[in-house]
Amino acid sequence: MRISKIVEEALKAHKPVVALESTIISHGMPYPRNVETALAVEKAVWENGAVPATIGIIDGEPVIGMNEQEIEEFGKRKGICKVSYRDFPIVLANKLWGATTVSATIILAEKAGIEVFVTGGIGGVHRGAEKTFDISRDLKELGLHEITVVSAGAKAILDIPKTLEVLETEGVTVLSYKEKNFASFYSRDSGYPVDAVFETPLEAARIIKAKRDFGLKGGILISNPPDEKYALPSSYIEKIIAEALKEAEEKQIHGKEVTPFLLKRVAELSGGKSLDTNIDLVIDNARLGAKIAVALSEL
Ligand code: PSU
Ligand code: MN
Repeated sequence: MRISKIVEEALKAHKPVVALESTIISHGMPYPRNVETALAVEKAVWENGAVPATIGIIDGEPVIGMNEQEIEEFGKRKGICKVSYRDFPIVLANKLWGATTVSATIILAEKAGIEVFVTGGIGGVHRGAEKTFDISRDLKELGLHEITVVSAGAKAILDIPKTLEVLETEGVTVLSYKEKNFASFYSRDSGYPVDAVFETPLEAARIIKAKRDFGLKGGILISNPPDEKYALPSSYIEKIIAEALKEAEEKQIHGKEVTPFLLKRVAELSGGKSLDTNIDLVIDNARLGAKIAVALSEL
């Protein structure tokens, strides 16, 4: 693993560090907005008192803390693998480029000693999973590692109640910032409640610390509802998701292609609105994640 100097020094000095993933760059957004977003997210982390560490795999080497040039490369290079847990050995052995999903980024963040990780929306149980068995590895890794993931809930393209059920099975504590219900990525309210609501980063940090102090394994998922200015009404986005899901079925899109396909089609069908929301919510998650990392390091 290569850890950048800035990140390594911050970790040694017990300063707050925030991990960031790279699938959102390579497979979640079009170039150049993906790169602009990744850099804006890093800036938001810095401005809120923490050190950003964008994570990915370059020529088979996991990198913790990419530089600007590397982020640019992740944004435009063709053929970068989307790396979930199972893909690690292939990418490492064959010295490939790998964009790490939430599941893979959790592994690398933990190895580096980073406790807070920011993304857009986690993967989860897909609609129709009772037939396809499509359940993101993100949920399992969240249950296995001592990490806090700040997100805007789970992606709206998923089955939210089933996702919350699996999170419970995996022992993931689900918290929400200020709203009583879990967010559904583009919308503020999925209609399903979380385990607890917190009003300040310090309150969240206290719950994280209690889990660690008591020796409880597993992660904490934080739902940060998208800003009212950018959130999309679920009645509006739901119609678009239904259309995108229908197309995915007709085109027989399966496995790891499903999520990138749906994100892209929803962005096209909404005339770019969903992409604007996605960008805004990741940056906002970065602000909150940095504040939680700061509060945690002070505790
Ligand atoms: N958040 C976003 N855009 C994304 C993702 C998260 O705003 O593209 C990525 C994450 O890397 C997450 C992945 O792990 O989507 C889920 O993929 P899948 O459903 O195939 O597990
Ligand atoms: Mn899947």
